Formats: sequence, structure tokens, C-alpha cells
Amino acid sequence: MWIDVLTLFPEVLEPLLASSIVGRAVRAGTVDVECVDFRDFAHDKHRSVDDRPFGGGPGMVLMCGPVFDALEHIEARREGDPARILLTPQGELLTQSLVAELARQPWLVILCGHYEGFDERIRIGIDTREISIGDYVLSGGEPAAMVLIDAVVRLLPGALGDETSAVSDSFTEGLLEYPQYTKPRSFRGMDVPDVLLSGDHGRIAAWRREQAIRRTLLRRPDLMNGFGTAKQEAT
Ligand code: JBK
Repeated sequence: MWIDVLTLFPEVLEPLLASSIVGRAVRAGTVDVECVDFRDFAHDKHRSVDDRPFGGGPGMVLMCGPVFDALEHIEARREGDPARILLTPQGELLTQSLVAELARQPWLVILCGHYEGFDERIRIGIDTREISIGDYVLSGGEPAAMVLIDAVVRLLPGALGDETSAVSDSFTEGLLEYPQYTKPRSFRGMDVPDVLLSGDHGRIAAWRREQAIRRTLLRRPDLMNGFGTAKQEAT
């Protein structure tokens, strides 16, 4: 997969691209991530990419010119059409099913804004999918891009090493994860549930499923919509 990120702060994304699962996928060639700086496409010698809003008001607005030029530059580098993503609190909420859909694309181009907003003609003139990672205010789209890249890359074939682990993740099955324990068996008076030490794989699987359902009903009942069978199992 190719991922191109248009940003004013390429250095913010570098640590993610160098570490852990994403870093390994980059080194293995599973994904090729390139960061492009809007500022390289500024039209003046001050390298400005934003200006005050027409009609007044606070803040600065990201200008069309550098964004359109940067996109054209990025898209001329490869064959085909990318899925373009604009990270904005106005977008559709990122869910695991949307992540899975994006992971099937061969090429993503991600636009991060860093000011109060984008010139509306960026929305009008460029065919993007507007995505939000949540209802809170960020200083820019970069942390959102990192969230998106991490979530997508770990689903790429081979990225996790152990192919089964992505399948049993929270949300993939529509449920939160069951409680996990490791050594020691007893810690400060808290014991590992006996069933997990029983060696009975059938009982262990049943316990885990029950715990996952209980936990989801208790903490995130909204996730149980469309999960009728699991709801019945829990009652
Ligand atoms: C937010 O993707 N987002 O959720 C996002 C992008 C840029 C700024 C923001 O405040 N929430």
C-alpha cells in the first residue's frame, strides 16, 4: 500500500513511521509512507500557506493554491487514483469497519489541516472522503493521521506477524476484549480465574466469550446494536 500524507509537520509523523508495527511494515515494504510538506508548494517567498478569512473573524485559513498544487504533485508520481482523505471534525466517524475498508485500498492520500480551517474550495474542488477520529478538538490533523495510519497498517497482510491477532481484536467481532492474565497466578491478593488454569479449551473459550459480551453490554451497549445473538447469549 502507498500512503502519502500532506502536512505542515512531517517531523511529527516520523516517530510513528520508525517504530513498532508500523515501522516494521515500512521496513518490510508492506507500506510505503511519504510525507509531503504543504509549505514546499507555497506561492510566495514567505512560504505562506494560510491567510485571514474573507468576511473577518479569528484564525487563519489554509489556502487553495498550495493544497491543489501539492496534491497534483503527489498524484503525478504514481499510476492510478488514490482514495483522498481529509481529516476534519466535520467528517464521518472513524470506525473499525471504515479502517478495514481503507486497508483494502492500494493508495491513500491523507490531508492534515493545521489551522482553523480549509478554504471551502478545497472541499468543493477535490474529491475527498472527510473523516473524523472523534468529537474533540485537536490543534491539527497530524495526530488524527497517525491514528488512521496505525489502525490501517496493522491490518495489512503480514503486518502483525501473527495473522490471527487482528481478527480477535476489539471491535472486529463487534465486542470488547475479554480480560487477560499472565504470570504470576497470584498478585497482591488478586488471583487468576481458575477456569484459565483448567486447561479445558472449551470452557476457556466459553468463559472468554461470556466476559466479552458482559463487558460490552456494561461499558458500550451501543456496540451491541446488530448483535442480537450475543445479547441473547448474555441473558
Ligand atoms: C479533529 O480527525 N479529527 O477528528 C480531527 C482532525 C483535525 C482537527 C480536529 O480537531 N478532531
